[in-house]
Amino acid sequence: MDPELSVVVLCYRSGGAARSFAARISKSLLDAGIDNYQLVLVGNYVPGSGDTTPDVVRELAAGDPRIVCSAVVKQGMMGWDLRSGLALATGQYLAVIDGDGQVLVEDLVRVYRLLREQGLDLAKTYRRQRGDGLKRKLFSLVFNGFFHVLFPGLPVRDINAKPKILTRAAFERMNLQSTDWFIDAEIMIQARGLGLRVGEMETEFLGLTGRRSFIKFAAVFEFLHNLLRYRILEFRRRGKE
Ligand SMILES: Nc1nc2c(ncn2[C@@H]2O[C@H](COP(=O)(O)OP(=O)(O)OP(=O)(O)O)[C@@H](O)[C@H]2O)c(=O)[nH]1
Ligand SMILES: [Mg+2]
Repeated sequence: MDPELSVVVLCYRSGGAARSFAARISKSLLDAGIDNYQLVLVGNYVPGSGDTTPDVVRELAAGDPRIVCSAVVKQGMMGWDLRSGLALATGQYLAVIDGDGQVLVEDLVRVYRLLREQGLDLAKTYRRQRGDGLKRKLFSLVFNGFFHVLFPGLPVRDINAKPKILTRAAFERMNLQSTDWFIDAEIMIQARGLGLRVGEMETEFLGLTGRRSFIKFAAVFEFLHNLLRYRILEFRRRGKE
């Protein structure tokens, strides 16, 4: 029987921490009475990097019938990992969450309930408190501001926040192509284009522990460039219809 809810956990370079994170997710789902779930642990790796995550996620998948994993050589960044996880997910509802400890595990159940109770196609969080610093808060303000200028009307405050949960039907109507961090925006742009029912709830985002942020100032320009590119692509597509 297909699971009710698949949770794609992005575990890139999380090593042994993936164990406790997966256990916390399982516990939180079981405590909420969601026992027909699936965890898709994404531990894709860069060859020669000494990353132990692939072994950890393979071992977890071997020991628990509810867990599957992706542990292949990376051919892209976050978006590629996210898509490889979604491709393995068989649930009726599909959730995506970062496995680096910044997202609250409890948000999965809260967002899932919001989606089910309000009959949404896509539900997500928005981050009021951010533990990752003022710089990131400013990046986020600029990015979300531009998003709404270029793609008006979507009732969301925080494009990049996870977890995001969507119905399988909504996911199957999308055609996600991004292989980097822009995939969060791509999901929301396509949700807008498809006229999906979208809902958001407040959360907190924790600071990073154990490593430095991967996001550099240049990422803002890359995001803005991608937004413009998508805007033009959508105008062209509409023009042809
Ligand atoms: N940095 C990085 N993360 C990846 C990659 N592939 C998948 N991921 C996952 O993407 C998730 C989100 O990326 P993050 O880099 O943490 O994004 P962020 O939280 O906005 O930025 P940070 O400040 O770097 O934490 C992480 O939990 C990783 O597991 C990759 O190639 N690089
Ligand atoms: Mg992070």
